[in-house]
Amino acid sequence: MLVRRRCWLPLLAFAFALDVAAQTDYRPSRENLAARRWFQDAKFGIFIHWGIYSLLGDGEWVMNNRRIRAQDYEKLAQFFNPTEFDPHEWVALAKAAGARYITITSKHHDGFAMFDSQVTDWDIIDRTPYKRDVLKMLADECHKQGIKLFFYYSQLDWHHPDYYPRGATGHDAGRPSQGDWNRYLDFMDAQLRELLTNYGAVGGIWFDGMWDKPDADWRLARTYKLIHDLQPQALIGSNHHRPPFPGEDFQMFEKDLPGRNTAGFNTTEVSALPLETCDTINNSWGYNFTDNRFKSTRALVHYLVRAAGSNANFLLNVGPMPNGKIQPEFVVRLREVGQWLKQNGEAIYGTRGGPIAPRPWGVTTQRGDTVYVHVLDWPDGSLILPAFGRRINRARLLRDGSPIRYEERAGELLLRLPPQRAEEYDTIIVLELTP
Ligand code: H79
Repeated sequence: MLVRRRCWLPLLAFAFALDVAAQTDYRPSRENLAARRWFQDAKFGIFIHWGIYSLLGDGEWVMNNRRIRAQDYEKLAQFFNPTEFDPHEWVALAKAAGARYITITSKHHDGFAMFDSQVTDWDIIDRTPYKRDVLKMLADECHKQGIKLFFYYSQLDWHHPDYYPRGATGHDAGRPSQGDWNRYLDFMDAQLRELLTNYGAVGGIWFDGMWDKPDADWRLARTYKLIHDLQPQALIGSNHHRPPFPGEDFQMFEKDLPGRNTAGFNTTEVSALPLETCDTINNSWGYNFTDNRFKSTRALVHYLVRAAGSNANFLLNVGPMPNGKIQPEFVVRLREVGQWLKQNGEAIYGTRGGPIAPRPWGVTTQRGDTVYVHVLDWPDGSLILPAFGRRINRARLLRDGSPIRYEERAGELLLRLPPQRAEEYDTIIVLELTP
């Protein structure tokens, strides 16, 4: 469906293989469609990258980047003892930030399971002195505090011997040059079954790493069916950098707004599925103790607003420290985003991308007969928008309800903006449309 067929035979075979691999006969259940609407309304989530790599304070790619052999990397696990981890604190922080869901790494590319897995001992229970299932602790707390939990799961695995033939990365782990690919996929399915069985209702599965072996047979049909059979409402998304395959429920972008590709690996094809874009606060996903290039709260709010204006959610990442705490620079920014959302959330939550496509000056969002014009970067006293075919009943400033003067002309709408306030991240004009 999404793979363009050409007359060249090899490409045709390739396209066919992908079609077969995905869940082609997939029809999302009623629960799944409802979950998609919930997801689109939620708009803001917190991403958590946490693993034994956090100990080294050098990001989640440290094993690959420093060419650490698996047998050496394994030594790390004995030091992972996050005695300061308090799931209540994490979930309360996510809520204070205004997030409606959390997406946490259950297993990253290092293959280490941050949960109690029966199909390997390469997990937090069997290898660390902490010996507790942090995913279970977090899941229980999320259910208690009414926030949805998604699991990130890396299909790429730098540790498992059966991840073979190898892909683009993970060549220096010192694994034998043999392995059984189907046995690896069985292992992955078994872990996913655990994640969808032992942790209550799951928001969804956030796959990553398929890009490492884009042409392999990932048995997507079987894996996606397994997930949907176990929990029909669970949303499947995959960060494979391609347009969605059948069986996926949302489309994600990494460090780019939908349709853009500044990161260099994103597809610019935007599907009709619910959308999400993720980004970091500094430049690291996993804890990095020398990365101090923090984005300002203003920049984070702007990205959230531009995502909403692009009809997408924003999944904002934190990489907790090895002791289980979230570093203060992240906490401050999350709380400030939350304060902003408390005052302006009406123009974000439950909205969809508005009638005017994203612009350099800002974006529009919409809920029913209300359009929110988000002016992010416009110095002048008036702003001209293209007409969008609806009459306006009233225009007011979201901040204090004061009326905004406007002129409807042929083909355009002129808004008289209030004087700029340096401390205001987003000047929001509410347009009440004539029904
Ligand atoms: O979990 C975080 C990162 O560890 C992971 N995704 C986020 C959410 C991630 N992995 N890789 N990347 C992000 C960057 C992507 C690099 C790639 Fe490539 C460029 C993938 C394909 C082209 C370089 C060349 C790495 C593999 C081939």
